Amino acid sequence: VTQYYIVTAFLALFIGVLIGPLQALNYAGINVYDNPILKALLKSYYQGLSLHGVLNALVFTQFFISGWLLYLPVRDMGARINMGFAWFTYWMMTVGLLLAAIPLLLNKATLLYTFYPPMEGHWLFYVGATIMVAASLLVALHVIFTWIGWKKAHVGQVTPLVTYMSVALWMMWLVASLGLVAEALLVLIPWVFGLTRGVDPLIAKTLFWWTGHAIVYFWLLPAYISWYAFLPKQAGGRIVSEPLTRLTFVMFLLNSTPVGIHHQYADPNISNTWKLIHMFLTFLVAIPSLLTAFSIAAALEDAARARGGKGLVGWIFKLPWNDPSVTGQILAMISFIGGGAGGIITASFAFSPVIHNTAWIPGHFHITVGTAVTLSFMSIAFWLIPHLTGKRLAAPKIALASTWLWFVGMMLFAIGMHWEGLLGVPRRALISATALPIYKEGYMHSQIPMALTGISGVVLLVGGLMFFYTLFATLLSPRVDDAEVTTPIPYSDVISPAGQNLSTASTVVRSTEPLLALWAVAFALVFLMYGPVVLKLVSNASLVPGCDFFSIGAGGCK
Ligand code: HAS
Repeated sequence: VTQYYIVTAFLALFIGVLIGPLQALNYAGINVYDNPILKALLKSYYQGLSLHGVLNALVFTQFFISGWLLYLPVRDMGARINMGFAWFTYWMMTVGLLLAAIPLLLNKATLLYTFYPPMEGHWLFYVGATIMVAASLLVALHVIFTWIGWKKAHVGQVTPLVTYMSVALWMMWLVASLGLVAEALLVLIPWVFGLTRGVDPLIAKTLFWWTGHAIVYFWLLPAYISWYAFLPKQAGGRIVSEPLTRLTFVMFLLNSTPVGIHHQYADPNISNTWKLIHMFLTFLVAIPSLLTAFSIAAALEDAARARGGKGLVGWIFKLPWNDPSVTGQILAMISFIGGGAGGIITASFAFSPVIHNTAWIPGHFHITVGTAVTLSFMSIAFWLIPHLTGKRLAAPKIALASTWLWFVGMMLFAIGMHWEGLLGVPRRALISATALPIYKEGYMHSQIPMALTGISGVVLLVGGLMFFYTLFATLLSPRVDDAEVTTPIPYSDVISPAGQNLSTASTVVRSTEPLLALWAVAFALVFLMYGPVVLKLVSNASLVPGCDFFSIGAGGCK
C-alpha cells in the first residue's frame, strides 16, 4: 500500500513538473501559452498554474506523506494494522483526487492552489479535494490509534523515536487541518451547492491559512524524519541527540498552527495586535528548524570525521557525495538555509508589504517545498523504492546528476524570482503577455533575474526527466533480491535503546512522552490564537456572490 501511495505521488509530480517550465518561461518574458498545440491542452496560464500548484504542492506531498508515514511508524512499532482499512484510505484518497482532477483538467476549477473565493469552481473540485484531505485524516487516526495500542502493550516504555516523530506529526496535521475542514464544510461546499446566499471571502481565506501555513510543516517534517533518523546512518554516522529531536517535534506540534495570519498582514478586519502576535509566533516556529540545522550539521560532521574528514571545512568533502540519496538530501538542506532565512524575512510585519504578492513568494516556496521537501522525497525514493520492491536503483549516476540539476535549477529559479519580487514584479501574473506600460518600465531593470528564471525552467526540466527516468527504470526492472536484507531501513544508532524504560530515560525524553496531553495543549493554543479573530470576522460577515475567474476586474465579481 505504501508503494501505491508513493508511485501515485510521483505520477502527480511528473505531470506537475512538466508544466513547471511554462511558468518559468513566463517569468522570463516568454509566453508559450499562445502556442496552438499547448492551447489545445491548457486553456490559459492560470489553468497551467493551477494544475502545477495542485499536483506538486497538494497531491504529490499528501500521497507521499501518507505512504511514508504509515509505513515507518508501523514498521518501527512492529505493529500489525488493519490492511483493509489501509487500502480503503488509499482508494478514498485516489477517488478524491480523480474527482477533483476532472474539473481541473476541463478548466472548470482554474482557481490556483489556494482556491480563494469569490472565484468559484465546479462543485466536483471542492468535493474531491475534501475527500482527499479526509482520507489523510483517516491515515492520521490509523497511525495514532496503532500507537495508542502499542502504548497499552508496552506500559512504561519510551515510544521508539521514528514512531514518536510520526505520531507527533499526524497529531499536528489533525490540529492544522481543522481550518480547511471548516472552510470546506461550513463555507465552500454549502456555497457551491447554493445553500448559502454567497460567501465571505475573508472568512474563507482566514480558515484557509489556519491550515495553509501549518501544512508547510506537514510537508517538511517527513523530510526532517529522514534527516534526523536515517541520513546520519547513510552518511556513515549517528544521530546527535535523540532528546533534542523529540523536543523539536513537540515544538512543531504546539506551534506550527497558530501563525497563519502572517499570510494576511495586508487583509482588513484583522487587528494589528493579532497580526503582531502571529508574527512573534512565526519567529518562534523557526526555532525548531534552527535546532535542526545545527543538529543535522553536527551529525553530518560527525559522520564525515568518522570517515577520515579533517579541518574546519575539509570534512565536508569526506561525505559520501557519490550516493544520490545522501547528496540529494544535503543539497535540499543547503537550499533550505536560503528558504528559511527568506521565510523569516517574509514573516516580518515591516518587510512583508515590500514582497507580499510579488514574485518573491514563489521564489521562497521553491527553495522550501520545492527542494527541502521535494528533493528530499526524491532522494528518499532512491532507497525506499528498492527497499519496498526488491529491485536495484537503476542508473545511480543519472540519479546523482538529477539531484544536482534539481538543486541548481531551484537555486537559479529562487534567485531570479526573489530578485524580480524586489523589483515589484507580481506573482501569479501572465507578465509575458502584458502590455501595461508600468510593467514594461519596471521590467527594464529585470533582464538578469528574468534570464535566470527562464534558464532555471530548462535546467529543472532536464533534472526532473533524469529523475523520472531513474524512478521508472527502477520500478520496471525485475525484482532481484529480498529487499529487507539488501536495502534495510537505514536507522541511525539511537541513543535510547528500543524498549527503554521511561523511568530510566532522560528528563527531556520523559517530559516529551505524554503526547496526548501535548496534543490537547496544541488544540487549546490554536483556539486561543484563532478563536477571537474568526469570531470577529463571523460577526462582521458580508456575503458576496461567486464569480468566474476570468470575469474578475471585468465587472463579473461585485
Ligand atoms: Fe514559508 C509563504 C514564512 C518555511 C512554504 N511559504 C509561503 C508559501 C509557501 C511556503 C508555499 O511569514 C506561499 C503561500 C502562498 O501561496 O501564498 N516560511 C516562513 C517562515 C518559515 C517558512 C518563517 N515555508 C516554509 C517551509 C515551506 C514554506 C518549510 C514549505 C515546505 N512563508 C512565510 C511567510 C509567507 C510564506 C510569512 C507569506 C508571505 C506572503 O506575504 O504571502 C520558517 O519555518 C523557516 C525556518 C527555517 C530555517 C532554516 C533551517 C535550515 C535547515 C537546513 C540546515 C542545513 C544543513 C546542511 C544542516 C530557520 C534545517 C549543512 C550542509 C553541509 C554540507 C554540512
